[in-house]
Amino acid sequence: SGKERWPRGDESVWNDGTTGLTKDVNSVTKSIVNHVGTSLARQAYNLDDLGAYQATALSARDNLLVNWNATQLHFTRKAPKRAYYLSLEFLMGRTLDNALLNLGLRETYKEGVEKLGFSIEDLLEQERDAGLGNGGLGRLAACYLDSSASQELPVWGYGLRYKYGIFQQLISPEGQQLEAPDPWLDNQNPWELPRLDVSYDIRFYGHSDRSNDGSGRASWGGGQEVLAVAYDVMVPGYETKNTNNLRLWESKPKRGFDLNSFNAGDYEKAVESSNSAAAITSVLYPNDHTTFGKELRLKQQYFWTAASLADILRRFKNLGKPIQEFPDYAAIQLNDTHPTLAIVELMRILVDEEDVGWKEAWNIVTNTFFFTNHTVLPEALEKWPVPLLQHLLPRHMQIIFDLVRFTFDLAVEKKFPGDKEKMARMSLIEESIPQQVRMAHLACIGSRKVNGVAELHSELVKTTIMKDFVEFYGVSKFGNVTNGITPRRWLDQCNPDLSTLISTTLKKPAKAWLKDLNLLEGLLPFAEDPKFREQWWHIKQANKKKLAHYIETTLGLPVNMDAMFDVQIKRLHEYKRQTLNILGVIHRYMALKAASPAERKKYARKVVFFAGKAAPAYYIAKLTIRLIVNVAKSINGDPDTKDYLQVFFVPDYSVSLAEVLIPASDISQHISTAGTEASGTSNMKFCLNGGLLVGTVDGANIEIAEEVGESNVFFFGNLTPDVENLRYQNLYHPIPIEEKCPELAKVLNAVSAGQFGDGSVYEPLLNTIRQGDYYLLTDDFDSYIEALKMVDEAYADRDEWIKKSIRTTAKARLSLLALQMGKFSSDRAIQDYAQEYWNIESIKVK
Ligand code: B1N
Repeated sequence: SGKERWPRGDESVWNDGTTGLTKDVNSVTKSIVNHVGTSLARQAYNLDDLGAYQATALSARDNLLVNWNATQLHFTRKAPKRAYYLSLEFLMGRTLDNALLNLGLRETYKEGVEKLGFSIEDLLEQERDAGLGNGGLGRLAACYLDSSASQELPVWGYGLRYKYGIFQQLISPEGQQLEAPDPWLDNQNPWELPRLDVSYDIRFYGHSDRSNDGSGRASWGGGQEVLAVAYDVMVPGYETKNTNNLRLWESKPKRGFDLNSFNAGDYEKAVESSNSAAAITSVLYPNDHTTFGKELRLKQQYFWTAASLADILRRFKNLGKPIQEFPDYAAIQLNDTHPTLAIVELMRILVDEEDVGWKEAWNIVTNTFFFTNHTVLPEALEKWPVPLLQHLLPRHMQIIFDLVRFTFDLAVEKKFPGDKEKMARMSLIEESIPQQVRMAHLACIGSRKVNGVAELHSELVKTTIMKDFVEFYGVSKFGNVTNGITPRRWLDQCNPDLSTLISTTLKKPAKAWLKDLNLLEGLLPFAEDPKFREQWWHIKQANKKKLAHYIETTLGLPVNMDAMFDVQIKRLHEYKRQTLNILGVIHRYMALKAASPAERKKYARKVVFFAGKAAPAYYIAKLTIRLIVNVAKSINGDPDTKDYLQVFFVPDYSVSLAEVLIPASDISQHISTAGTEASGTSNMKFCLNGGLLVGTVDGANIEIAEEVGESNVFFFGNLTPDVENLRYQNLYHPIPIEEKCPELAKVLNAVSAGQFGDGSVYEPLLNTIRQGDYYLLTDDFDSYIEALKMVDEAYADRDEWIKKSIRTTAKARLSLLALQMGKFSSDRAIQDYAQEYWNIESIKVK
């Protein structure tokens, strides 16, 4: 800090060469035309929408770069404590619209693009989603980056630059999900900056030799070395110059290819190892909530954590401070257990390379890391076989065993002497064949704090998977940070008309509510204003039309515009119970079929939308998709009911598709078995856009209802404390479905009997309900149907419904905390992390 000498050349010439922001239409068109001619080597006569998008993106990128450079310089000079968000997934979606909005240049670019003969909407559609994530966990990381930058917090993201993101979903004529690769980088990506100058060597395999000086140190050598190369993605804050960074690593062979084999004429062998290096970051694993134990996934995890830590340490070392002060300058947030090896890697560096004693090293480590758990489902808890770790990362496996012996087990034995069962339960090692390392235990003991992602979930973390650890450490190590969403993307950007209505109604300084969602409360009185309600309704109708148009162009079917739009969009998973939804749809269809034309009029007209991907190897989830598609086919083709009920499975769910579906929803479904959905985040997005919810008493649904009022959330189903007992009953003392839930039995029989295509296809799916019913469909079906009936009744009173919708948006904000932002804004969540966990402060870039 302080006055530094100008590094080289003539400072005034340098400053003169720095381009400023393109602030007016004239400079925007100039910069776009310039990029068309130079960066793209094209001209007006051969420029299509894609080319125009690329030139526009490059022009916007120039603006981001001005701010990004200023931010990096400012942060380097100020040297504040920084937080690092390590996530294997960043589900960013599209960037251009967001960048323009955050820069405050949306209107200027719109005009400029029009002058050049294009429409900004068309250009925005040209961009491919950055689909570097599976679902909620990855999108949460993206929202947190937006909020961190918007609040001028020094937070960097670290992830992997997958060549292929989440697979593209196709639906076969039979209704089966097919997967195709997602070559999102095939068009050049204007949003990343390759930093070939920033790279690290990452070692795999080899051997670890312990020193015999009793220090516990070792040296690790041999094996394979791979190069990690940085790609930087600029993350602009909203209405601030602050522009943070997301650094994604790409793997490359360290030395082109093996020259010896090449010279010997064995070309295949020569490129083999270079291929295996490139494979590490080639594809995102498309599974959520399952662990596979695949070597390549473990390689991804180590490659990414090792490169990120090396980068963080290098930045710290530039400060010239003693290593003991590392935790004063860096907080590292572990997004789930995927980056847990960072804990072991930091131990390795401190002990083996920095000459720090074991105890002191552990002290540094446990003051640096923070761990967020995102699920309590047992099948999702990561475990890695000891032999695999030993082979791939021999030194790390030694360190884990040393942690067991010299650090953790000793302390547990001291605290709970002789309690062998507790020791076994808490151990980092599961005594299975082969032994396995429990990553959640390792993440817990290596972190300063552990948190869940909604109140109920954080309680479950404390009382189930972390119970023994709560007893051991005390409860203050365990906290809650309820998830949040960025209102910039999830209202301003995806629902511009509603955003404008809100801004003109609140009459606060333009769009102030986008930084403080509490201001939305100012909408409440307008629920009583018939004119305002009419405007509100019209905007919803327009959004529904947009979705209907999308359905018509992609699926070729007209959508009933007088109907209530009912939406369930999320990963396909048994615990999320899309099956419950489609069985409910069949129940409704059967009732409509049986009713006379006069009786039918009692039902609300309804269009049910589904979207979501199933993990490629998740057989039951894929069968659910098949059932939905075939039920849709039958129902949509029935002239008796078509005015009352339509069903659509919208293929290839993505962030961009969510931006169309969410603003169009009247009601959405969040119907997981109680205690299984850690939080959910789309529930918040729907509310912010004036959609009501049908849901179980689970995850963030509970806190949402506390804010928006129970009358705006249609709750149903059994509660978390009863789930275990009901499961036990279903497994060991089952009551025949005909007796327990006759309405559901009728539906299952109709499916079996082949009403929706060959019934035998669905037997394995139906059997999950008939036998064991782990997710409690037979227990919740009746109250689910009852809740849907209440929705129908509420929807029949249009004025009341619009009032509910307005109130839901207005209250999607209230904070129990004394913070100046809405509870479900990721701004609030990030403030929680910054204050209660990371201990970092905002710094504004001038
Ligand atoms: O994380 C979201 C929550 O809102 C959702 O409720 C929760 O289901 C989701 C392994 C996961 N939990 N666990 C995962 C993803 C990928 C993977 O490889 C697990 N995703 C969630 C944000 O907190």
